Amino acid sequence: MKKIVLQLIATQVNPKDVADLRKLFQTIDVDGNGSLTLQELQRGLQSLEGGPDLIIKIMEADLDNSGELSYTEFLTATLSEDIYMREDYFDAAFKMLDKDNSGKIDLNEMLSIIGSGDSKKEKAVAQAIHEIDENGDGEISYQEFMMMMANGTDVEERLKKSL
Ligand SMILES: [Ca+2]
Ligand SMILES: [Ca+2]
Ligand SMILES: [Ca+2]
Repeated sequence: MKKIVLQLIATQVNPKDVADLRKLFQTIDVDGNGSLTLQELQRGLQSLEGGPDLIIKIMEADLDNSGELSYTEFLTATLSEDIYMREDYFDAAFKMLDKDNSGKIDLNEMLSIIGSGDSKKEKAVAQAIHEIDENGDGEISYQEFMMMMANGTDVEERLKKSL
């Protein structure tokens, strides 16, 4: 779920904010075909400190399981919380999901983004919403959305303190 939102943000992000990541992508993409294979990632990152962990994290972003990473998938994996927790991006992602402008995201709105028709996927999304939905109204409010995105980041600590 968080990954889906991150991918939404990755498609919207201002190129200026991710110039370093763009450069890194181009460095790793040795054959310049616009996508990264595991081999390219290993060659490019293995020697870096924390490289092997980063490679695993990046390969997890291969959302369509093609075995290669597009630039968007790469961004999804490497976007830092400084960027995706920025209010403008964060707001834009929420608004993209909240199609009817009700101020809440429901199951249908989620499915319209990730595509319905796959009952396994639908169940996974319903389950994810259930976990995020703290007040149990079946929808995700802005507050709940924020908690989900902040999960596992420093921002989460700050939010908890402010509640
Ligand atoms: Ca390549
Ligand atoms: Ca809505
Ligand atoms: Ca709710």
